[in-house]
Amino acid sequence: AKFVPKKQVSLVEIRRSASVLSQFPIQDGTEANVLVIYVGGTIGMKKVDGVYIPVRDYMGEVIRTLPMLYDAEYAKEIGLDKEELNSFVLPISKGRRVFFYLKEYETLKDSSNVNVNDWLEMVENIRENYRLYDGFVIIHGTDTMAYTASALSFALENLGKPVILTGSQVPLSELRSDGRDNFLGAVYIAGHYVIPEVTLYFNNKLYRGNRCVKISSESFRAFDSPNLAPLLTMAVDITVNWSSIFRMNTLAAFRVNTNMTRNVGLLRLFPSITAETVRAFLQPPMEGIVLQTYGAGNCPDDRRDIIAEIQTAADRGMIILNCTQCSSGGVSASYQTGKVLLDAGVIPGSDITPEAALSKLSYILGQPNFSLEEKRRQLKRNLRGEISVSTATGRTFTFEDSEFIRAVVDTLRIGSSKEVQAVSETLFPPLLCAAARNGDLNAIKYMQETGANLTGHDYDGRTALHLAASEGHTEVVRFLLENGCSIYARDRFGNTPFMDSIRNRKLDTIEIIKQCGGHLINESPFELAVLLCSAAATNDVTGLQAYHMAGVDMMCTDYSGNTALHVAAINNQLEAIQYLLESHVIPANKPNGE
Ligand code: ASN
Repeated sequence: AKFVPKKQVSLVEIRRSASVLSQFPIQDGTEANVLVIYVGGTIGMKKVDGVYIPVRDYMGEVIRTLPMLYDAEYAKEIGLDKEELNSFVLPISKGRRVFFYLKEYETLKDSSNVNVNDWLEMVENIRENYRLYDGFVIIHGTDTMAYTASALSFALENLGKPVILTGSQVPLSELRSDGRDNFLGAVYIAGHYVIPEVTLYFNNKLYRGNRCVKISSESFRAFDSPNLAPLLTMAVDITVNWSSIFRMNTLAAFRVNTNMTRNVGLLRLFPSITAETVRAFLQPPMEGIVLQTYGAGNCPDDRRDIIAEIQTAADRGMIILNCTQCSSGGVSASYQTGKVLLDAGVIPGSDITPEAALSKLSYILGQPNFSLEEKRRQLKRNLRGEISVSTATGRTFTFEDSEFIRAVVDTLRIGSSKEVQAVSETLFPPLLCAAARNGDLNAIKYMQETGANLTGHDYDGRTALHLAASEGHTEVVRFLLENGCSIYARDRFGNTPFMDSIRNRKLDTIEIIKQCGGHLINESPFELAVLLCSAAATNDVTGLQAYHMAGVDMMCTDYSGNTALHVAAINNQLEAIQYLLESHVIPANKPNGE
């Protein structure tokens, strides 16, 4: 009976039903099953009336004639040679048989016609068949393959199996086709290697899908990945660049996320562009745009009209992601002409390709639970290996970089050995302090989930609360207080978080710590008087307020016997005088009666 292909199709079952031998199929390392999803493209086209068009039920027929793609003898032996099964088997290689099922789409497409719905169909096919196969190959036209690869890379979350796109410049059936090698390579890799990413295989190289751009309509080298070396190279030997392969760093299972906003666009700057064009482009329903700028992310800083349009749109909540017009390299923060965009609210996109930038925007803007701030934060993050993080921030890693903190925490999360735990205990306190200093509550929560002790201190005895209090990050201060951090912890210099908030004039923080019972402990009255008087001398009203709130005696006198009001008066600091009088500080006579 003819096998009726459903959306979910199990090659194992097909093989079992076809097999004349009861022990088939065997489930060990000597076999692999690959689902080949055939969307369209030149690879399966035929010339009809002088033009190439995709033709249904033709690819399988061609494959059956190609010994490198189909071991006819073995297929016959195991009953897999019936056309209607759409199932194939490669010749044995490195001790392994790779079987594949060819799932041909109802309407085969030139990839110029591939749209969001097709992406969703591919995603759905992978989701439905995820557990049934070791890997997936998508046969696709080259024209928009880089867009599809990027979109799939975001839609497939926590991917644990290979998804490889390929196609060709010359149809499989023609004498000089590059399709045979591409097809074979993709299926071979999907069946032999666990490279758990959406990749693109072309001309003997496997690239990360969201790093690719189509660079030629003629050459067999149709794709390049300008900012990331190939993940795998096929030559006499197959070389896998294992250290570059993007790995999951969560325990989450594979899932798909198909909420993708379509209201995104690509705007390329050019010297004679008008402000009207920019304004028109940034109108609703547009929600996000990729701005392709010059060189390292530059825009003319003397074109105030354009910058004003960009700024207005960003203020309105439009998300603008900066990527370069250059074919390699990325956006950096080294020029004034780039800084104007940053100041206007444009997000630096590092070395992301325009194809990946559009997909990332669609994906992030489509997440209903993300606030605007979260969307902006996610766009700066390296989600699927689509950007180089050090270029995104325009510098190498530092403790100010929350991406770095996350990267380290992720590494610590993976390990569970005693050694890793010991390293974690040492590394968490400075990482927590760095995150507290940056006001990065998410990073702190992330570390807490990983088991970090929030009360730990760094080499200077400073706790995360010291840092958050110094910077006045009230949300972080609150969180740390609610999670057991002590307001009485003293650092190497004897300071408490309370004292830090006072010194740095963080009034809101002083208030919060006071609510928790914060008070000055053993600070010397004389030192406090000097601090108070110097605030008065410099008309530092916020400083006076801070000391006042902290409960410093406003009548205390410095080494000359002056009160703060005396000092303010001597220095003619009107605002300080006013504050001290209004806050009911009554001038004291100097002890000598002056
Ligand atoms: N126009 C074709 C496509 O993208 C080009 C190709 O596959 N080489 O479908």
